[in-house]
Amino acid sequence: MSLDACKRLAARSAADLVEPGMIVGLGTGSTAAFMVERLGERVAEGLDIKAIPTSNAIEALARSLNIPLTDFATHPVLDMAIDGADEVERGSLHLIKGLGGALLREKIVARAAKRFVVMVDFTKPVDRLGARTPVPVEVVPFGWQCTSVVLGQLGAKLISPRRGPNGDLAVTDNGNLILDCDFGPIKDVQELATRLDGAVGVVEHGLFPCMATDVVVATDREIEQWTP
Ligand code: ABF
Repeated sequence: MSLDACKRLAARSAADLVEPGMIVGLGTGSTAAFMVERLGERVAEGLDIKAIPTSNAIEALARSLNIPLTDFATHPVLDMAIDGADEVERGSLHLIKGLGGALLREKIVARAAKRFVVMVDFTKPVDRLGARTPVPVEVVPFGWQCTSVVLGQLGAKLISPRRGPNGDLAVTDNGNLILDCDFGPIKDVQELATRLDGAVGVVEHGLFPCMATDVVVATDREIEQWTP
């Protein structure tokens, strides 16, 4: 089975956890797009839900599929958020997210949800976070070079300002920049997350410790559902 077929399988399985009447957070990324497509099919069949998207791109997709949208003013608490991830640590279910650039809104939506379902293909589970994936850190543009120094002091060995296709610094949907920080294998995810939370200039980071309530993993043979 191709990687895309695995992503689609995980995504459809996660989308089928949504029940009528739910307020649902829509994640970002290619797996999330498959999930939104499946929700669009279910809405067309009569499923009554309202959704809050985590990026401009996924909002456009949801609108094109006639998925009704809402906002936090009307619904500050979501029943479920469904999103992809870049790495999932086996056992703890800590996550690295944000290679897609939407980590701030993804974390706000996940935190607002009673249940946070993460769907991944077989390439995403790891024994320890950080060995192969940098931690994306969203920073305010003002003084980002100073913030980069602070991140180095917190243990980042290599810090790459994210750039767009034209070579310019990439700007998030929130008008910020992203520094991809290579911390190597992370021994204590919660501790590093707390340090990053406290760093001046950091808006948000891609470590999501102890947040997933369910992880749907698609291999080429089966679907597994992990809980903490
Ligand atoms: C979002 O999309 C991000 O947090 C993560 O960076 C990315 C995963 O992408 P994909 O589903 O395309 O592998 O979930």
